[in-house]
Amino acid sequence: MKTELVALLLVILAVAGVPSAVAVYDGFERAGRPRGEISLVGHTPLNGNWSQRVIGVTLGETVRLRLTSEDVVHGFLVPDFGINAGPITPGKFKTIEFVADRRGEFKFYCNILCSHQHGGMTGKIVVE
Ligand SMILES: [Cu+2]
Repeated sequence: MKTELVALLLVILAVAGVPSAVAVYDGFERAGRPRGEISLVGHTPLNGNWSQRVIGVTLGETVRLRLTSEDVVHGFLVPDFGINAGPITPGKFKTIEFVADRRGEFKFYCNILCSHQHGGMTGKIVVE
């Protein structure tokens, strides 16, 4: 199991490369966050999950999520809001928007088998 994990990490580093992963993240930081825009980076094998596991928004807000990946292709699904972003490709960005029209906690998931940690790639959107 440990050997498999090391092999997986080596493959990921060889394909994606650490410098490109850092560049993607730097791009996010420089771009800042307009009101309502939230950056979400998938990075399962390297760090274990999404860059944010809890996304807090305001009731009635139009929420813009800017999705990308640092490593492998991920998916992004929020069933309660009918969101299925499709493949989130490393180094590319996908923006989705929805109106947080209900108060509560709504789970999001990676829905593309991405790594041995795929099952743990969940989080929640908290609307209050
Ligand atoms: Cu996954």
